[in-house]
Amino acid sequence: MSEVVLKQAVSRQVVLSGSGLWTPEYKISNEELVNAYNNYADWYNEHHKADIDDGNISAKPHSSADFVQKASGIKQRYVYCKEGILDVNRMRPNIPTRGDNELSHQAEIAVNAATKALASANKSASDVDVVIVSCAYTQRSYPAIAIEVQAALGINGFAFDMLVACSAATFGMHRAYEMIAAGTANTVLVINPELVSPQVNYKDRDSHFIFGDVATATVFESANTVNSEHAFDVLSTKAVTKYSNNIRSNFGYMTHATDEDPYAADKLFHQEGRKVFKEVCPMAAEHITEHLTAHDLVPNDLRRWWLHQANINMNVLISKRLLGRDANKDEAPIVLDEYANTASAGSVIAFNLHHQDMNTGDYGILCSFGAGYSIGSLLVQKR
Ligand code: CO8
Repeated sequence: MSEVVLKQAVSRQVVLSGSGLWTPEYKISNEELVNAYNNYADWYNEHHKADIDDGNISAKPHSSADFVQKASGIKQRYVYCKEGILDVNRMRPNIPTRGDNELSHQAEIAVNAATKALASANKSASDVDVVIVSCAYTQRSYPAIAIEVQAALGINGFAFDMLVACSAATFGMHRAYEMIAAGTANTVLVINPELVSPQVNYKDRDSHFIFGDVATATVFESANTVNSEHAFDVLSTKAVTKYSNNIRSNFGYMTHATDEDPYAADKLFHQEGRKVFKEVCPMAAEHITEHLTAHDLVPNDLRRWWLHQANINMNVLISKRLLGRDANKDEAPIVLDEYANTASAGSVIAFNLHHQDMNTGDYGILCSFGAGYSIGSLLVQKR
């Protein structure tokens, strides 16, 4: 008897019925960022002249806006707080502290994106059973940001946070899919408040240009309650992880106990960018192939690819490997030129901005890849 019940429950069709995108008000061009970095490098070289001349340390070379655009495809990024980032004496955002009784910064941007997602799915707070906040960092461990958002929106049920770096969004969607398919929830709100600029090392030439802030949200629900024009059946989800130290941040609560410098470079985002590029691209291509094969589909059957937005050259390589040709921007939209790498939100921004033109029956895939390593995908079909 219980087996029959489970089978019935698992057969519930899960639908991606809405999405929301909140974009910060401030933007920083490559030129502005590179100019600030170069001022910092000049200051550093001047102040360490003796050690540099003695060969004890290396001088910091200049960054270049041309390099950034060519190596990454990024032209600008949005940030939650611009103040401080370009200040050679600070080189990090200057975000005001909020009291325990105020809405936290990250919850605020999560609420902004969630409100838009609920509107696009024609849902209200009372329809939602579960809130998942999934992103690369939460600004504190507890109480969960998701529970704060749940309270701010007036949602019943329960809420929790998830951290899976660049794949946090797709892995959060995966949880939503499973809960709805299993019948333990009917409507799940997945929010990705990617407030990453506080973890960027703006003094590091290799990575100072990579990231931007944003918040995205998606609504998943059972097919029997859908009331949205632009809804997609989720055909399945797929996830894989493989341990790698090539993208890492050592920031965490242990810093308090070890007396380490909380501002040390290893506490911030750092990576072996070349290795990441070489190792993650084939993993992502294989992952997508396997996901499609499980549905008797081939890459050319897809109308749209909402790929992770870390580096334009990665996306070009992955889609070329799969299609045997370059994907055009209509097939695989690029948003990182405007938004930069927004950790897990990149593929969701691409989805949010590029799905309303799709026709009933069209297939699309959302796919993230990044730190962990972690890869996550959702295969969807326009209803
Ligand atoms: N300006 C000018 N020259 C530069 C700069 C610069 N800013 N940086 C490097 N160079 C120089 C180097 O010194 C080198 O010179 P030389 O050849 O003389 O040694 C040359 O340019 C080439 O350097 P690289 O080999 O490092 O350059 P690449 O072509 O590999 O490009 C990239 C660097 C853009 C970083 C590229 O490797 C890349 O994008 N790789 C993939 C990385 C990636 O996808 N990472 C994902 C990380 S995001 C993630 O997983 C989420 C984590 C959680 C979020 C964290 C938020 C803070």
